[in-house]
Amino acid sequence: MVMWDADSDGVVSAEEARARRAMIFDMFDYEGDGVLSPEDYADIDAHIAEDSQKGAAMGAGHGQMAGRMQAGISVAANDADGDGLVSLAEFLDASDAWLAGMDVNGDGRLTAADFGPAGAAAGGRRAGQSVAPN
Ligand SMILES: [Ca+2]
Ligand SMILES: [Ca+2]
Ligand SMILES: [Ca+2]
Repeated sequence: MVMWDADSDGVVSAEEARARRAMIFDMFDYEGDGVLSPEDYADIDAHIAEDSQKGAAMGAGHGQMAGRMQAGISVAANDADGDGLVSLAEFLDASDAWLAGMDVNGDGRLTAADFGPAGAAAGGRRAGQSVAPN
């Protein structure tokens, strides 16, 4: 949660989601050629498998979240023109749909509540505040 909520107002805005996804794209685009290739995705899958193992140790909620995140960065979710490669533009265009998909409780905002108990705990900096008034 914290890493997505850049301004720490308790809500991941569309802009923040885009900015964060741009960083993720950058991180996984090893060759820096501006597209995520099947090879890049093989590395992403390995990275996420490792991450979700760690997540499983932190609790089931985190694992579920990792699954949703993974779905959000998959080729299927992002390759708008179906050429098997995901460009930065395609990746960012899919951001809003991804954000909507992550909004589990459907209140139109991505907050700690959508990240599940494990996510809320990870956002410990704001734990004392009510980030989910609904
Ligand atoms: Ca925010
Ligand atoms: Ca494409
Ligand atoms: Ca929500």
